[in-house]
Amino acid sequence: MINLQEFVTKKYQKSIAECSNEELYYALLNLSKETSAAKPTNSGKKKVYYISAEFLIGKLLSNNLINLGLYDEVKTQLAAAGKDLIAIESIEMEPSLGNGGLGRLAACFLDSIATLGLNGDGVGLNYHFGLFKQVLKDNQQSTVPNEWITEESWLTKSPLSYTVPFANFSLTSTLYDIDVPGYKTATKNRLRLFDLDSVDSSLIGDGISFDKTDILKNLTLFLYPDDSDRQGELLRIFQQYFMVSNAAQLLMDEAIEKGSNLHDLADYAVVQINDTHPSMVIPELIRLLTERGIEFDEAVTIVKSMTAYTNHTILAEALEKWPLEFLQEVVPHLVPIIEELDRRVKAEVADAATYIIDESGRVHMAHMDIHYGYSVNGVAALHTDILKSSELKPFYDLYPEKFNNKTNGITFRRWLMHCNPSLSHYLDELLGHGYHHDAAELEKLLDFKRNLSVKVELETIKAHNKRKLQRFLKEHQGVSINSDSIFDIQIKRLHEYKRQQMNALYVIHKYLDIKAGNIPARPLTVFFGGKAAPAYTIAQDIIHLILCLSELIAGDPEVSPHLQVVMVENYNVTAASFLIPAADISEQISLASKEASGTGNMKFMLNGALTLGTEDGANVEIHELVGDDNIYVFGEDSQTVIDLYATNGYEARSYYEKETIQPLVDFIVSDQVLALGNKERLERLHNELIVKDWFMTLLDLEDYIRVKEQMLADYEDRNAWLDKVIVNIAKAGFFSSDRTIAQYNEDIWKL
Ligand code: 26V
Repeated sequence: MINLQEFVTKKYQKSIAECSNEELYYALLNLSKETSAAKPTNSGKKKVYYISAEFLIGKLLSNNLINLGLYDEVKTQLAAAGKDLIAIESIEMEPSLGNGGLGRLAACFLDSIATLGLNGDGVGLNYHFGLFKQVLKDNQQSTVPNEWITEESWLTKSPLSYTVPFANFSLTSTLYDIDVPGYKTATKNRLRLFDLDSVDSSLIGDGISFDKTDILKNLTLFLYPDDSDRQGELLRIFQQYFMVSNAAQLLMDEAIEKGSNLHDLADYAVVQINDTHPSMVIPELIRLLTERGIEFDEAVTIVKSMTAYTNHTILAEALEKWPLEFLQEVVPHLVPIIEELDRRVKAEVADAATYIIDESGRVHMAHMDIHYGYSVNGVAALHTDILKSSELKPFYDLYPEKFNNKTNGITFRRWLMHCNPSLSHYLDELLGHGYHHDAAELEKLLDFKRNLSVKVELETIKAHNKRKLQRFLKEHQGVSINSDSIFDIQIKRLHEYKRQQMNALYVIHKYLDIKAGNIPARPLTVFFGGKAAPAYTIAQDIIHLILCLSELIAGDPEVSPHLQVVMVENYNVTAASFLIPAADISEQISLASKEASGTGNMKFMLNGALTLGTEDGANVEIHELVGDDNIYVFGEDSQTVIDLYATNGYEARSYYEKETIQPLVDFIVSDQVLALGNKERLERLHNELIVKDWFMTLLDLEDYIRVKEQMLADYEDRNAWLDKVIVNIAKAGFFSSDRTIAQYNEDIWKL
């Protein structure tokens, strides 16, 4: 039992009721930090270092209180004093230390590693502003810095510090730790974020622009600063090397402290390389080992047995290939090592497609990871299959034993217990608490499939969550929504392969249909949320189209009672926790083969939304688990798409010319839309869809509209719909990140 009043009195010498929400936030921050500081860190001979450029941890207060077992007591004691924990946690700034799925996955993994009591820390960078904050203005996205570090925060300064050598200077790091308590465990782990004291925010000019050459002042200012120019790319190399050199020094020190003689380093440490951003850890470990007296050959052998690589995308443009001359400029001391690693590959392997350094002098980071690590994993069954059979086939032919699948997962602590307390408490009542530790127990919900009172309650919970979202949007964006409408939600980074533009074309279809007099049985609200990379023009154009459609529809009294489009500003973990529990329809409509896994799809399913999706990423596994009757699948499959790319067989124009499609596409440049928007943006997007459409929007458009209309019709049979909802919640247990992490440990880390 904690006594919150006692704690608050010590800090402020007043009662809980007399404190402001801000004072209470800081009191609870301190309480959580002290409680987890008192726990010992997990120990053991071997430890996993999950190195990642991104950890999209979200706000931590509620999550930490839940994991520390304090949430219910704190909430009750606050309520007794007339205070609301939800209002208090809204004070917290959300750190935006990630772009999207890859970063959020890393955060879920830390939660599960700690919950399973495994010895493992996250290692990354402490970006002062993280990713930009998105502001929607004049129907466009603009970007401003997201300042998240307050004077008191979850960060705790550690005395550890390392020297990191660059070409003409060395930098000395500062380390900040964030405790990661497991769910009701006696122990904890840490997220270790390296930083540089000299970083200076006065470097920031307009929006998120800054001098990219002043490394001393900018190194940890932003996550993924614009790399569309040479200086931006060099800065990313500076960031990546700073991250991995610190990580390598840290893990060697920790191993030595536990008795390692470095020859046996692999018995003490395993490194999970999260995408290619930390790949330089391989040559860096070799460099540090040889510096400490180990022969080069042995260093290579050691590193080969302690590094494992996760691939998160098959998009060629997202696989990092650094020009050797850039590495020469930033980290010249790694270049001879990388060249030697490449020479060894070239001496043994015939297939030039697997070389580390290609003929134009670019260093393929993933190739280095695969040759010089012991494990390569994809993040969903289909994704791993595609890696083996096409994208990484030459490597699979060389090292079949290295390849393995680890289907992604999500932590149920955040994505059920925290974001949807009404559902989680109801499940506790129905099923007991077993599923908190063994998510597979959610299947017990299937016993209630024909139970009317369960359905009524699920319906009530969904309605409650819709009103919560309604309040959130009113407060944060001044937008009013109809909580009696169907909530159709697509939230994820803006990217053509994710096909937000296809959803926008559906909105146009629906608008024109209503104008033609076909009034839907029930109003529909279509939500979008997502940031676009500042240099990604077409993604900005898609946001622009969505915002123009939103304005057009809101201003049309014939249509607005039946249809609304909402673009949620600055979509982040906090917004997700309001949107996901309120959803009826989960939009997972990527072009088949392109979405490695997706994890939003899992969060929606767990919260009782039905998936409208292609056979892509983890949608395939959701489909297998719930069966044909409980998911809405449309579109061409991945093999068809892969063949279309291989044969150059897709021609957008031939689809555009269909009489069902042309009016929808042309509406983008209609007088009504042009009157609200920017001609250049709308014309560019219109043209792109007709002459290029690299991610094949028009290929699946008709089928998408057909299946979505079917779904809306089916929604009206509440009884049958709720049967599907029950199956989806019941089958979501497989997607617990506890399962994923148990598999990483069993097959890769072996802690
Ligand atoms: C990166 C970039 C960077 C440059 C331009 C375009 C582009 C496009 C995609 C990416 C993706 C980076 C890797 C990533 O975030 N992958 C995501 O990882 C999630 C966790 O495994 C997975 O669920 C998502 O499907 C996958 O897209």
